[in-house]
Amino acid sequence: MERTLILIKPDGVQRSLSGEILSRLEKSGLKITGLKLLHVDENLAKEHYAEHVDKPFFGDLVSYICSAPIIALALSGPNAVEKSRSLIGTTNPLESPPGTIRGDYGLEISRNLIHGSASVDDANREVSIFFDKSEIIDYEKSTDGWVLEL
Ligand code: IDP
Ligand code: MG
Repeated sequence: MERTLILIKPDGVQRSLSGEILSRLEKSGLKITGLKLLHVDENLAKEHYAEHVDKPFFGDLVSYICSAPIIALALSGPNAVEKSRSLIGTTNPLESPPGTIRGDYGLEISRNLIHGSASVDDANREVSIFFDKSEIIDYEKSTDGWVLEL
């Protein structure tokens, strides 16, 4: 089953939106297969955001993600990457439609509440940065057959 990495960023945790965000993701049918609160250090931030190292906002992005605790989530399900990106919305909350997490709760691109892996390759890389194999739990729910045509 496809897996993706979600981060509820420091602004999401500080604004007490963790439960709301988790609830939206969970209600989609995607399954929480990893979950933890952590304070990201500079090395982890730079590794996670390596693709942006040359961008002008890289320094601010690293400071932001390290500024307070985050919640890291592994979410599993068919097309987990694409589905979670559609629930999250576009990078800039101003352009993100109502009904999306960023569209409903964000105002600025540099405070957009949540990260979701952009591709399956990114997801595999990012999940392994934030989670040890032993921290990912694949399990069955009695409702699986009501979410998916098995
Ligand atoms: P994504 O999170 O929607 O995948 P990316 O382009 O991968 O967007 O950018 C990673 C993160 O960098 C964004 O979520 C946002 O926090 C930050 N970011 C992206 N573009 C800008 C910008 O132009 N100014 C400030 N921060 C930005
Ligand atoms: Mg991205």
